[in-house]
This record gives sequence, structure tokens and C-alpha cells, in this order.
Amino acid sequence: DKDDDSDIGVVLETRPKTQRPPMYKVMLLNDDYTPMEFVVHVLERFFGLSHAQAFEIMLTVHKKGLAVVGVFSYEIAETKVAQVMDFAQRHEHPLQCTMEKE
Ligand code: TYC
Repeated sequence: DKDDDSDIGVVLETRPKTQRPPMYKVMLLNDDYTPMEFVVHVLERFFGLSHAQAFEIMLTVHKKGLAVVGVFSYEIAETKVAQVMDFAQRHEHPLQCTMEKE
């Protein structure tokens, strides 16, 4: 009847919500054995960083224990982690690289 208020609602937002893919932080972990120059080389080679940027991030990892090296889509992050882990293993360094959802 005319007292039915079931259609009353407040429209706050009419735009459809656009979905964005989740992004992943790729992190480097500190250890006591991997040479500093090796870590700098890894950052230049696999993350396209300048020597100065690479050195800065290496020092942050060395002092703080870990640092985010970059943020990527799942597939790119996974590839970076695999490349770094394989390269470190082939050089017999214990360097660890991991990824985490943002
Ligand atoms: N702590 C190492 C050293 O003193 C250097 C190092 C930096 C190792 C960053 C790993 O992700 C790392 N030789």
C-alpha cells in the first residue's frame, strides 16, 4: 500500500567498482655471508636499478634486515624471486628473496 517504504534507499556511489589486480612486494633479506657487491649486482641486473640505487637498497637490507626492492604483479614478482634465488644458489650464496601481497 502507500505506506510501504521498501524502495527507500540512499545511493552513495553509482560508478561500478573497477577491480585492480593485487600487487606483490619483492623483498631481499639480510644474511651474514653474501658479499655486498654481489647484492648490488643482483639489484642492478634483475631490478634495473642504477649502481647508486642498488647500493642504497643493499645498505638498507644490511642495516635493517630487509627491504622492499619493488612492487609487481604476481607473475612478475614470482619471476624476479625465482631469478634471484637461482642466481644466488648458482654462486653458492645464501641470499634470500621473497614476495608478499601488498
Ligand atoms: N650482510 C651482508 C654482509 O655483511 C651483506 C648483505 C646485504 C647480504 C644485503 C644480504 O640482502 C643482503 N656481507
